[in-house]
Amino acid sequence: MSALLKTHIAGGCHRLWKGAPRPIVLFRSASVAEAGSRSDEDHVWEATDSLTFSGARIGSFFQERPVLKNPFVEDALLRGYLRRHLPNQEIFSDLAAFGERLVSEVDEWGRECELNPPRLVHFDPWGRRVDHIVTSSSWKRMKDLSAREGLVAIGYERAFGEWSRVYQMCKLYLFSPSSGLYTCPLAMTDGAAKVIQSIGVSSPVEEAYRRLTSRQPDVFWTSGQWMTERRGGSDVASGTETVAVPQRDGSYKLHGFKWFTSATDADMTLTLARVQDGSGETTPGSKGLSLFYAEVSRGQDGRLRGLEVQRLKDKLGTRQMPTAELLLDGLPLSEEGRGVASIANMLTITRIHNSISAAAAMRRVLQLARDYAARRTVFGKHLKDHPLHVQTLARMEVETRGAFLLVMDVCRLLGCEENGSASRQDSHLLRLLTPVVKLYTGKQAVAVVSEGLESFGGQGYMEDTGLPGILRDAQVLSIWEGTTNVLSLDVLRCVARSSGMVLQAYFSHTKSLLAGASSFSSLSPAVKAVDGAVSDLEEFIKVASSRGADYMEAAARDLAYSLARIYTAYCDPKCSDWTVNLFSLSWLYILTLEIQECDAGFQPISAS
Ligand code: UCC
Repeated sequence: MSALLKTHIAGGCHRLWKGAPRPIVLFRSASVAEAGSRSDEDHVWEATDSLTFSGARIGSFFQERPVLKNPFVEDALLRGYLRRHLPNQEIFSDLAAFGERLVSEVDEWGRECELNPPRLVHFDPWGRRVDHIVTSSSWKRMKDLSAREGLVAIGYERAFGEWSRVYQMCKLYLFSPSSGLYTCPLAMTDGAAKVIQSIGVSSPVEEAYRRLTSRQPDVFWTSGQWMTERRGGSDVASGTETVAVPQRDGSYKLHGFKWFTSATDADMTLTLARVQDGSGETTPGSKGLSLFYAEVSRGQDGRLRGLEVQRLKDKLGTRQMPTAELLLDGLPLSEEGRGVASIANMLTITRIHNSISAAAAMRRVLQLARDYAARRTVFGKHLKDHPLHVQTLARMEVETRGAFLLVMDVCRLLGCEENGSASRQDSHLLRLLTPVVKLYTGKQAVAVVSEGLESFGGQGYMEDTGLPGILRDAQVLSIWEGTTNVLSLDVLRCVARSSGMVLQAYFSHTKSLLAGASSFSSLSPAVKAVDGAVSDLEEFIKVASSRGADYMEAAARDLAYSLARIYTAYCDPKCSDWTVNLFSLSWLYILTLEIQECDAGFQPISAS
C-alpha cells in the first residue's frame, strides 16, 4: 500500500494538494481487483471525488471554446454605419442571411482550406508533365459561393449607385475571415475587372469582363496578377525581365519568369512585359512596360499552354491559397494597356481589399476574444469581469473601429468616383488614402490579432484552435501589394504628382469634420486633441518639405502614419487618459451623427 501511495504521489497528486491538508483516500477499482493476477504497481487506482485525475485521468473540466456568431448581427459598428449611410432593407437582409451562412457552413470550409492546402502534381502517372494544382473541394466551393453572392459583381452592377462599393466591401468584410483566403483571388478578380473597365471593355477582353463580374458559378472566372519577378516585387520598373514577342497575327508570346503568382489556379491573368522590337531589343524602365491579358488554358496533351508551374511557394501563412513560381514559355497574349499606369488601377482595388481583410481579421479575433471572455473563469471570475482584460479588449476595439471606419471611407470615395459623383477633393482623397489605409491597417492587423491570440492564453497559441492561422495570415497584409515603406513612398509620389493637392484635400476635409464636431461640448476635449494633431502635422510638412528629398523620404512612414492616425485612431498615443483615444476623427464624425440622431429621437448604436 505504501508503495502504491508513493506511485500516486510521484504521478503528481502532491502537486494538486500542495498546501491543502486534505486526506487522500484511495480504493482499488473493481475491474483491476477482478484481474487479481497483476502486481500492485500495475493496478489502476481510482480516486475519491477529492482526487479527480487519478481515475478519470484527464479530469472533468473542459474549457468552453469561443463561439462564432453571425458576424453581421454581432457587429454593432457595421450595422450602425450602414443604417446611417445605406439604410436599405434588401442589403440588411442579404448581409444578415450571408452572416448566418458563414457561421453555419462556410467557416468550416475555410478551415478545410487551411487543413487541406493546395499541392502541385507535376507529372501524371505515365510521366507526362501536367502541372496540376490540386485544391480542396472547399476551395472550389468558395468560387461558386463568391459568384452566387455577387462578391465581385455587386461592385459592377452598381445597383446602389455610389454606395455599391460600400455594400460589396461590407460583404467581403464579413466573408474574409471565413473564406480560407479566397478573398485573395477575389481581390485580383475585382482588380482585373477594374483595369478592363478603365481601359475600355472591348474585344478580346469583353468576354473576360463578363465572366469576372458574373453571378453564375459556371460562367464566373477569377483572375491572377503576375507582376513580381525574381529581381523583386517593389521596383517593378527595373525588375521586369519578361519579354513579349510579337506574332504575325498581332498577338504576342510571352517569355519570362514570375516569382510570386498568387491564386495560380485562376482562369486568366494580367501581367507585365517588355515588347521586343524587330531587332529583339526592349525599352528599359517603366516606359518599356506593357500590360498583357492572357487566358490560362490547356492543350490537347493536357499541358498548360505556354506555361510551366515550377513549384508552389512554402509560405508562413496564406497556405490555403496556391502561390507559385511560373515559367512563361510562349504564353499567348494580347496587349491591353500602358504598363504600370494601367495596372495601378488594379493596385488600387487590391490594396483596398487588403485593408478590408485587415479590418476583418481584427474584428474576427476580437469577436472571438469577447465571447471567450464571457466563458473563461480565472482568479474566481469571468475574464470579462477583470478590468485589465476589459481594457485590453477595449483598446483592440478602438483599433478595429478605426480601421473599419477608415477603410469604409475609402470604399465610399471609390464608389463616388466610379459613380461619377466624386468631387475633385474626393478624388484627391481617394488617391492619398489608398496607400495610407493599406499600410496602416496591414500593420494594425498584425498587432491586434497578436494581442487577440494572447487574450486566449496558451490556447491562442495552439494550432488546432484555428487561432494561430489568423496571425500567420495577417502577416501577409503588410507585405502583399506593397510593403509599408513602398506605400509610404507612394504617399510622397502622389503628393508630388498632384503638387500637394492631395494634402490640401486631406486638410480641408479633416477641418470640415472637426468643425461639425465642435458644436458639441461633450466632444470638445477630443476635438481639441485632434485639432492640435492636425496643426502639428501641417507644421511638420512645411518644415520637412523645406529640408530636401532625403529628409522627406526618411519621414515618409511617419507622415503616412500621422495621416492615418488623425483620420482614424490615436490622436495622441501617449495620452494618459486612454478613453480620449476613442475620439478619432472618424469616430468624432460618428459621434456627431449619433448626437444629432439622438436629438432627432433615434437610438444611438449600442456597443453590444
Ligand atoms: O511581391 C508580392 C508578393 C508578396 C508575397 C506573396 C505571397 C502571398 C500573397 C497572399 C495574398 C493574400 S506582391 C507585389 C508587391 N508589389 C507591389 O505592390 C508594387 C509595389 N511598387 C509600387 O507600388 C510602385 O510604386 C510602382 C510599381 C507602382 C511604381 O512604379 P514606377 O514605374 O516607378 O512608377 P511611376 O513612374 O512613378 O508611375 C508610373 C505611372 C504614373 O502614371 P503616368 O505615367 O500617367 O504619370 C503614375 O502616376 O503609374 C502611375 N501610378 C499610380 N497611379 C503609380 N502608382 C500609382 C498608384 N498607386 N495609383 C495610381
